[in-house]
Amino acid sequence: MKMIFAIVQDDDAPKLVNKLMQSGISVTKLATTGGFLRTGNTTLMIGIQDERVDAALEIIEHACKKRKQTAPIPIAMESMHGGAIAAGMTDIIVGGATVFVMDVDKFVKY
Ligand code: 2BA
Repeated sequence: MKMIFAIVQDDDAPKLVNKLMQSGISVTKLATTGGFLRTGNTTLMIGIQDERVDAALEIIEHACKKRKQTAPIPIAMESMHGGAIAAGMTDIIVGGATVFVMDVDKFVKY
């Protein structure tokens, strides 16, 4: 058994969860925050049999789109109030999905 952690954009999450559920793949949705942009994203926890991992990854790949976002460029300096100062704005490409696949030692439901 494996555990898939998929970090996706909030806009892609509802469609992705629907597709996974329609395929009989159980999923838990967590509201998370990216460390770089400090904006919301969604992390899905998917416990899955080894032989179904590729099918799940295919669904994730098709449901998640790359998007351009504008983010502040931080400079290595603190303001008088202790906050970071932005040197300007820059475009970055976010997503489609950042995925980790891990072995599960044990899976029980009580
Ligand atoms: P954030 O940390 O908010 O990052 C959003 C996007 O900002 C990233 O998209 C990337 O394009 C850019 N970015 C991140 N760190 C950067 C840096 N040090 N310099 C320049 N640009 C940077 P993605 O790579 O698609 O990541 C989307 C979200 O996935 C991330 O949101 C974070 O929540 C998660 N993530 C990505 N890599 C991860 C990792 N190795 N471990 C844990 N979470 C990760």
